[in-house]
Amino acid sequence: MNNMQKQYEEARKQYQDVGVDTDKALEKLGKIPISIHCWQGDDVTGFEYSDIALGGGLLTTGNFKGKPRNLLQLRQDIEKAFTLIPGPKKINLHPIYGDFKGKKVDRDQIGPEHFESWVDWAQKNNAGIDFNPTTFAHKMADGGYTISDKDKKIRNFWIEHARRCREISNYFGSRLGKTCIYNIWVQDGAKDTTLAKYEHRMIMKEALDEIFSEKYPESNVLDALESKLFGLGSESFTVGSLDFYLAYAAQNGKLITFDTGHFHPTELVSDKISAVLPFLKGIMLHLSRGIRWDSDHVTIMSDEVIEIMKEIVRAGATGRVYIGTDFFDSSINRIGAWAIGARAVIKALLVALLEPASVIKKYEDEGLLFARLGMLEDSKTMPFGAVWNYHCLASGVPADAAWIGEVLKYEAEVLDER
Ligand code: RNT
Ligand code: ZN
Repeated sequence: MNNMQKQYEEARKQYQDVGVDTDKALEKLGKIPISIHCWQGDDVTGFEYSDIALGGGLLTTGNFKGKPRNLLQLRQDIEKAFTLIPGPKKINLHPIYGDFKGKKVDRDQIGPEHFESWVDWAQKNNAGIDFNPTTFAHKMADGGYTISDKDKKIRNFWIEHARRCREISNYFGSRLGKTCIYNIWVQDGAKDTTLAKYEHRMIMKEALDEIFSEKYPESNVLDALESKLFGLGSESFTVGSLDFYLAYAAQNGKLITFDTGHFHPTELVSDKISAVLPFLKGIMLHLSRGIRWDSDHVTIMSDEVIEIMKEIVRAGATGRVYIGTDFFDSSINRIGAWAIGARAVIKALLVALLEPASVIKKYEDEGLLFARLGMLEDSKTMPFGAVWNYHCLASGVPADAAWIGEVLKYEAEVLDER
């Protein structure tokens, strides 16, 4: 038995004493896919013909070396990141990452044919695919609105784009046999006081109806709507606010996407999980780390991320809360950023699965409230790290600290050569 196995055996006993079966927790963990956003790889640039700046309220800062210049390099980087992240994975794509082979294909012209090579890649890498429309970085979005624009020409362009993206999502789901979450986030909104809020929201509602009018099997594609508090340039009005999308999702059987950077800094997504689950088909998570604002810093294993995972597990909702990441930091090694964020999320999920829930719940039911809080506190010093490292090794992925050397090696061998 090597050291890590020994440590695991010790930890297993400790957890057993508080009613937790670590083997079962790891078995569960090994079945929950994490959706990893591809856009950390290249600062949300994509490989379209156009070189229009990001816009839409999105911003990356930093210029770390070795940014991939084509799809092959991006995939190479994702593959490297995947070797550092244990368990089943999905790659979350945007249309700007289509395989256009140097051709100019506008957003209202894209189709499954531009994503065939991604399906091949996903099959080879045993991954699922999630998808989104890309409404930013395009001249048709200069006015700040897309699918809710008052100009019919503009909104129809984006509705067509969004419909095609949904068709592509269905294609991903059917070819891979893994449900694709089709997540719609649009930047629609205004910098300053707007009188036509109701008008824009009515237009958006109808646009969504149109986008979702085609029926696809839910085993292939599940639709999700991502709300936002505000964006750069849309500080005063965001059409797709939480209230708007929640109501739409509840009425139309859609998922809500909670991006942890899209709320007031003191507002907790963890408390929203159990609040919306009774009414919604499910939740998609974009785990991000906002610092003072929606800054999209690399996700870490914060108290809130742990609490989110605990709420999912406590609600028995691991089957209908879809876990994904969303951050873009171009100031540090991008592969390292992916690994930190994804590993943090999986670690937090493991902590949740290792919660001595039966003991704590019993205290709660008996009204022993000091004991409930006491056990919650005591569980923080349980040897979860030993279980995590064991899980990494069993999944063929380097343990904590060891993965860092892998990234440095890749930086020297691949990024420095680009
Ligand atoms: C933007 C949203 C959205 C994007 C990606 C690129 O604020 O979070 O999810 O980050 O679609
Ligand atoms: Zn997001």
